[in-house]
Amino acid sequence: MTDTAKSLADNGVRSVFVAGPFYGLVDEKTGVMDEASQQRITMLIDYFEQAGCKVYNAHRREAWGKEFLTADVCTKLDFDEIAAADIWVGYPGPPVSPGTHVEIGWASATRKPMVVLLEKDARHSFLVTGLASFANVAYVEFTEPSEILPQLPAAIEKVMGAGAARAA
Ligand code: 5HM
Repeated sequence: MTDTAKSLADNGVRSVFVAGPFYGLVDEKTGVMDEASQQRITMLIDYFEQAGCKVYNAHRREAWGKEFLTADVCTKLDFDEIAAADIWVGYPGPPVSPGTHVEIGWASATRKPMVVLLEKDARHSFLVTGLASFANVAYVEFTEPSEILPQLPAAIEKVMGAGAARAA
């Protein structure tokens, strides 16, 4: 078992919902998200899947924009999958992602543990940076996406670990 797999298992993470900007990133010409934006999502999917977790993710499910579901179908699916996941991990943007902000609302209202990935020096909604006032959230700040994965174990431990259980 890898260190990541052990740490996730020890913290009770068997499944995760990976979220981030989608519709606003789909290029009209290609019909898909650009490579770098796909990579920011794929990096998270791989991190959790290689550790044996079930990953719920709309970008991959909808082929990065090529196979959009209808609004009714993806909305209900996302709501149910967030409920089923042990933890929500995502980028609210930039580009500011309306759907991701809706998901943060659902997740925080249902006490879902969350790791919110925030680009440094970007403007974020007060209702995102203020979540720690009532929700079970950890923030990971980054300039480059490569700075995210090294910070994930501590963030996950914060919302899933013994400390989070005591605070609940
Ligand atoms: O508003 P935006 O597309 O950026 O919202 C992205 C979030 O909404 C993603 O985390 C994804 O889970 C969900 N979503 C989806 O499931 C969004 C769209 C397009 O708006 C979609 N399926 N087709």
